[in-house]
Amino acid sequence: MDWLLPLPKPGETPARALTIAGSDSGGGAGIQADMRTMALCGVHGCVAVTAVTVQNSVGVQGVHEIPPGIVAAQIRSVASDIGVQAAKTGMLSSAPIIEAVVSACEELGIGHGQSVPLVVDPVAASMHGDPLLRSDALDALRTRLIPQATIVTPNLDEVRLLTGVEVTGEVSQRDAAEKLLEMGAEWALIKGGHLRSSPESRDLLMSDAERHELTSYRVRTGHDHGGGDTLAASIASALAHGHSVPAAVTFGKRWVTKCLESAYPLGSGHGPVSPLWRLDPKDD
Ligand code: PXL
Repeated sequence: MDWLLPLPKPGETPARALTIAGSDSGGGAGIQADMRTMALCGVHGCVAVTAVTVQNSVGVQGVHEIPPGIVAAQIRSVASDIGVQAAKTGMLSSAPIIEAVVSACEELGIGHGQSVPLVVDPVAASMHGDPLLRSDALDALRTRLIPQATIVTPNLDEVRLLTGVEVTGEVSQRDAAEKLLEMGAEWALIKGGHLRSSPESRDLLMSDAERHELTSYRVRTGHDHGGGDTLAASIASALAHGHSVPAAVTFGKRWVTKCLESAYPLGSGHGPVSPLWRLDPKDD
């Protein structure tokens, strides 16, 4: 398959990307999904852990936040020595952690209009509805993190929380994208959840100057834990390889569609999307 991102040759330093996100003890989402995705997209993944979740296939039983200063120190340590060509945020949990992440990113040239692109996946809740962001942190997400985003990739619940727009069709999809651009994001990707009965999923990618519609085949599976993380991490991986935002999103959509097709059951609840199909030699 010629659309895959190249894996590094043995001994060669790969492109690097940083995930700033929470740990999922069940291994399906969060930094675990990000690291799997990055590795299989030929990228060395670095990590700034924001929170440790106690989690399995049926839900989140606990959250332990990492002190904001330690989150920022992880970002500074990695960026100043290893260097990254892209970064991504996932679960940030609290306003002080958001503040610390934004300050470190500003200082290191990561984000909107800077040399290192930042993918913001504005994680608010798990698929079971367990909160992964404190309700008093929404404002910090809107006013501090979204303006720092090269691209923001909310799901439809997060779109509603951030913009108040209920996406039901093409007009509201564009309305939501415009609101996120007004908040200061460089690009907004809005998923086409209104067409749930259709065999296709139509997403809208928009900046102030460009508009792209991305259509992909809709995979029906009960096991889609980590799907949003996997999409954002694959976009960050393509950006780390030097691709443009529209090319990276086109890649990410194909990647996550393949991962949804390979999702597997786990425990007694929801299983994760899986990138392990990439290990099949037939796909080289
Ligand atoms: O899929 C969003 C997400 C992100 N980060 C962590 C999570 C989840 C969902 O459960 O647990 C740590």
